[in-house]
Amino acid sequence: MSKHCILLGAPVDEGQRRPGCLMGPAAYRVAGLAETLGALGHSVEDRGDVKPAPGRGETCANNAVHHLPEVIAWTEALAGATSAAMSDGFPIIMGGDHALALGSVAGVAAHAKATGRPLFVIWLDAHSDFHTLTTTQSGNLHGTPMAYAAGLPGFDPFPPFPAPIPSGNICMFGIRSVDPAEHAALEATDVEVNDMRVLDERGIVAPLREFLDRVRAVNGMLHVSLDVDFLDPSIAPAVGTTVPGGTTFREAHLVMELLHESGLVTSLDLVELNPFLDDRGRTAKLMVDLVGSLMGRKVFDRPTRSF
Ligand code: HAR
Ligand code: MN
Ligand code: MN
Ligand code: MN
Repeated sequence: MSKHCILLGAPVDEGQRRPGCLMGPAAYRVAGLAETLGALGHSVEDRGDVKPAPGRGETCANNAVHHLPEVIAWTEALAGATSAAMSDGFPIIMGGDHALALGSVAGVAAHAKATGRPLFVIWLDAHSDFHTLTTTQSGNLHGTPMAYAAGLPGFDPFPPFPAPIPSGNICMFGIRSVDPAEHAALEATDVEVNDMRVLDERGIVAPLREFLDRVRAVNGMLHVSLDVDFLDPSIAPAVGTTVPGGTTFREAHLVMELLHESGLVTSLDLVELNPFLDDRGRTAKLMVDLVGSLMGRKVFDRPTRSF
């Protein structure tokens, strides 16, 4: 079924300390994201890059936290742009570091609340990103969006999350780097953490199908948040936080193909691409190829540009 895809550039670079993610939206455009979607029969509307308001000087008790006012401003701007795009079509938020999901998931949640459908999130990442402003030791806010969306306390200067997502509606895949405080917080929830050990042992298909069956059973909406470091660094080098032992090319495509077949996906984040670290655009092109699989490509012809 063809969709109206709405591209939102989110050049967020303030959620971590390695400059470059702000070039992500441009890299997706150069790598042919719009052309790939068009070739699959979708209509595409590129709304350009979202522009946050100036920061308002918010602070918090944890001195490690940096760029808090800027990230709050991004959260507000992206929540508005994403919920508007949900009403008009299928939003694809082109990051930008993962702090953008503080806003994108908030926007999706506001829309889901208005429609009365339950919202589910699939988090494809090496990291659980389950810190709060209180627990983060790095102070990098890209490590926090999933805890915000689950409604954890500890986000005081942020706008209240519009409709906290029940933790049982959150499913993570690819996880292999979890800090002790995140581990403790996750254990107190119903978040389903499919770490790499689970994928090694069961494969990716069985746990993914189980999750999709749960979404389908209640006519849920499904937000996909795809972090570049979900992929093994050997195939996706353009990311600041590489962690060895990630998913393979075929595992990643298979996830996307199964998500497509499910017909359940209603929005997508593409996060953590740092084009400054890329090798002749290969990571950007791989991410665009994965979006192709998510949006219905069945065979490996590749309508993305060759470099
Ligand atoms: N848990 C670590 C921290 O909080 C690393 C977080 C890294 N997050 C991302 N996105 N790269 O998944 O600093
Ligand atoms: Mn992440
Ligand atoms: Mn990550
Ligand atoms: Mn860590």
